[in-house]
Amino acid sequence: MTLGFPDGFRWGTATAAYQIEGSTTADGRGPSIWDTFTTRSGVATGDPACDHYRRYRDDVRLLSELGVPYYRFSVAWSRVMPDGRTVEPRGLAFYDRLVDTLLEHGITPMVTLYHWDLPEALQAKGGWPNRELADHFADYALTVHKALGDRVRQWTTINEPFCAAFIGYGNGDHAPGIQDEGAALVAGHNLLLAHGKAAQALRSNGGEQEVSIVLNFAPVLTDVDDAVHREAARKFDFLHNRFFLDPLLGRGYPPELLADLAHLGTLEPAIADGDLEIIAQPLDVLGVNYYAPARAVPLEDPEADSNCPLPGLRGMDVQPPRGELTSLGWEQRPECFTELLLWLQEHCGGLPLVIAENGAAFEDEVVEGRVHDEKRVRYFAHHLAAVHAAIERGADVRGYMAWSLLDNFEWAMGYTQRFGLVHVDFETQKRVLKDSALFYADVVARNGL
Ligand code: IFM
Repeated sequence: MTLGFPDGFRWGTATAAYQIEGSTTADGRGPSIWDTFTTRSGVATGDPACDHYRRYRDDVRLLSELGVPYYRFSVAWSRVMPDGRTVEPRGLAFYDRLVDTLLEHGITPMVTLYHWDLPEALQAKGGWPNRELADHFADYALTVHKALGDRVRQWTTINEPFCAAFIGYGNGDHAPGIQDEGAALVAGHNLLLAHGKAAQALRSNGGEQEVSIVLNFAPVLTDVDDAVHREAARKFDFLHNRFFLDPLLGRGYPPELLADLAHLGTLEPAIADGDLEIIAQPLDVLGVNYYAPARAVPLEDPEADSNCPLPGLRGMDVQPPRGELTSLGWEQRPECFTELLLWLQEHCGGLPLVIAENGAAFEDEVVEGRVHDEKRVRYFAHHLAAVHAAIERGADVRGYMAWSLLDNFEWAMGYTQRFGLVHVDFETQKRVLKDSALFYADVVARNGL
């Protein structure tokens, strides 16, 4: 039986600049917070990653051989503006060449302007807790749009502000590695503000474009359906999912969430008059990243710190994942994907959705020139079936971007986690199509599963 997808469904793959480009000092690129963080913490750095800055033509050729018609990539702010404000034409020229090469191969480029690699010079000004960054981001967005807007139609402002704010400034596991929950909340607000200002800037430059933001969602599961468990789940859900979603939809921060976070004392004072209107720029589509659900449990001591990225979210804790896990230890629950999409369909009032990332890391091995990654094939098959089920039940899902085209630099985990459809030998930079790439190419060719 074939599960057919709607006509015109957008099939793609996704990557992000710092995870694949390498060449971190080439052509005037300035340092980003990830260069500083990885150098300081001694984990592997983003150089050479997949050496994509120099090998992009080969990678585009690979994409075209796979027949996947959309490609979502991110622009490195510190390449285009090494100090966060002054344009470096050689950096901009790289993305110009990349877009042209994609188009020459019949591949539609989808640009993400920010995938976590803040120019270090702007971190020196306080980073995302400094609201001035929202204006700098809008200037940067306009600069990139002026350079590529004649050829690129799909624009995403920010990828996963949850991670940029709460993991970067809350628990400090990501760059810039700061542990200050109050600052993390302000960073979250300023990232939303930056999105709103960038959306305005993109639209001010004319042309027909689709403007989106990409959020990572974690549906929340509990073991027991009683009031205290439901409240624990509500807390995590509001922090993880609705902190970002509701202001974008013009509903402001949910009052219960403001109450959950009031003891940290920073979020409400950071919301200036007019901010919520700026944040609520109309979205043409919402980018949805789904990997795994979270499990919530009530914390008996209401004053105790929880085990979530914002430990000061009191009254709940996060439980370990269960069942079949990926190599990153993430729980595989495709059915939660269907439920999430149906919930979004309703909560967002019919806003079109695009899956901007979905995929899994497993331990892969090259054997006689092949990578038989059955677990990833199964993961994609089940998750695509879950998307299909959501569409059948009324969700307006317009596309699916597999994460990721290439094995790459997985942030704090360095090169230990392979998410690619294409295996990369980081010593030789040899690329090998995994079985999952062939499987995905077949799905794309049939527009069905
Ligand atoms: O690799 C990341 C990506 O950069 C953002 N979303 C989640 C992926 C897997 O962890």
